[in-house]
Amino acid sequence: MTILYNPISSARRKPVLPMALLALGALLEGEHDYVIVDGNLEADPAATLDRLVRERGAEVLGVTVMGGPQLRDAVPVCRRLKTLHPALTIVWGGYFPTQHYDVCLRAPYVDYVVRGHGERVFKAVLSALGRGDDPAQVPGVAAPGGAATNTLALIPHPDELPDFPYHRLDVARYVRPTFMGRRTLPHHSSYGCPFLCNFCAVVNMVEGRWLAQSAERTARVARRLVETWQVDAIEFYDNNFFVYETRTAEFAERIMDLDLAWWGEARIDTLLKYTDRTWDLMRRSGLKMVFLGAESGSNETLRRMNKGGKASTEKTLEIAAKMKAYGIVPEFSFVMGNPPDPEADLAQTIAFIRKVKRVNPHAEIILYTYTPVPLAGTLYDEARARGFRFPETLDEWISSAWQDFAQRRSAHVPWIHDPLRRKVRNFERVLNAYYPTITDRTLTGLKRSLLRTLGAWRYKTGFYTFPIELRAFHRLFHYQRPETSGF
Ligand code: B12
Repeated sequence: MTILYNPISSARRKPVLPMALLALGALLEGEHDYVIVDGNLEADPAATLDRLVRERGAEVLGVTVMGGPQLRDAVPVCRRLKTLHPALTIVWGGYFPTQHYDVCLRAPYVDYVVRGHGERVFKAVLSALGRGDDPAQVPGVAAPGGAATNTLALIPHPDELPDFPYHRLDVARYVRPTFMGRRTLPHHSSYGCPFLCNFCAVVNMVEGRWLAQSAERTARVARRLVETWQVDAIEFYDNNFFVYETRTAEFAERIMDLDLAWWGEARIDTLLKYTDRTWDLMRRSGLKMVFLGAESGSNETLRRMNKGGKASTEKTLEIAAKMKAYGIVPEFSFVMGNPPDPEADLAQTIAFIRKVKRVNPHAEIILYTYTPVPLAGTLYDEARARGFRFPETLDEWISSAWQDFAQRRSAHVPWIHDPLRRKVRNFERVLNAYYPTITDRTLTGLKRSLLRTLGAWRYKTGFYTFPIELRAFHRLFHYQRPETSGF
């Protein structure tokens, strides 16, 4: 038997449907005996896994791992399981092992790493193990000692994969309230992204490819989520949902009768090419908000990020205005404090964000600082030249400093010193006070106007230093931005 394990991602928030494991399981249905264990729903996940090995004879443990909290859980759980059951084969997959496979394989409790979109590869690993062959020979698998083929898994076409085996989980436990609706579930309708932005982890997963489910199938899944779990909102976690306009338009038409709210991620330049008809369809079908990587207030920085020749600050302003007209909220993310002159970069992007807010006050702003991903020939090389190094062991990765790094609150990026980080945080606090987010459902009308009044003088005068009164408000009301503490 095989166990698919989703490590604990947060003790505080309601768990998110582990779609990676549903994707792996979909290919095992009817051919391999398997069970999905979600650490977020277990009192003692390691004890549950141990019991499954002892009582049901599980031979393989597949673990999905993201940097941050999931890694912090995966390390001790796998270490304990391997100590108790040395014959158990432990396979890691997901964003963290795909990028940092070498560090993972140095740990004695990780036998193999599957790199990239791994459902077919994982099935091939199980078959190889069943036959007594060496899974290290399967393309997409990395194994210790250099015996690895160590290529990326070939991305399977999502339309050729079976539907998620939802019956393997108690899906109702994953239905969450969000700003869009009372009952929200996610779906992932495409793999990859056709762009090669050099700060983005997705490039390491798919190397610039994008493959999607048809509009018809995506709409069928949406209908199933509505009919089976009565959802009123869907979050599309696709890296880039909107690549192909025809698909988006057809999807919007097909879900028109469902009375759904929906959310997805897009490129600004792609959306600017959409026709008015498609915009109208998207609005009428319930599209509420789109996450867009604006990244910077500097065209030079956008160029250095390899954002693609068509990205520009002018386009960010253009889409902000367009989305205001359609009543769809743009959620712009920015990467602050980039080299070579982080101070000037920060000042420029802050000034730009103020401009965006003038064009569209409803625009949501999400601030990150650059967190390197291991992509040769890019910003990562510059980071290395400035002394940046990734940890060499998993124990170091789960230290609190590197946990912060994985969650983009880094103390490890040489060019971002404390005063700069503080400046970003202070600006963010004032901005979020003067323009309270609509995505926090706990922020009632009264709190919202109080916050806005408190932040007004600072925002208007541009004085962001020591916002102690806003910090106090934050402590008092536990105000947080759900999407930044999410992904
Ligand atoms: C849903 C999600 C979450 C959920 C977690 C869901 C869960 N498993 O419980 C939540 C909200 C908790 C979350 C949190 C975070 N996330 Co997150 N998350 C996502 C998101 C949007 C979708 C993931 C998903 O379901 N994909 C669909 C499935 C089908 O694809 P997949 O997960 O990639 O799985 C495939 C392969 O990776 C592989 N695979 C995966 N696991 C396994 C296991 C085995 C054994 C094998 C063989 C293969 C395999 O095969 C799968 C099928 O093809 C991705 C972006 C994206 N679009 O993928 C970001 C993403 C993975 N998250 C990211 C980040 C940074 C975070 C946070 C660290 C952010 C933060 N500010 O704190 C946190 C912390 C993680 C944690 N708490 O542990 C980054 C990772 C960047 C990086 N450098 O690695 C991503 C890529 C977003 C981004 N574009 O930056 N996240």
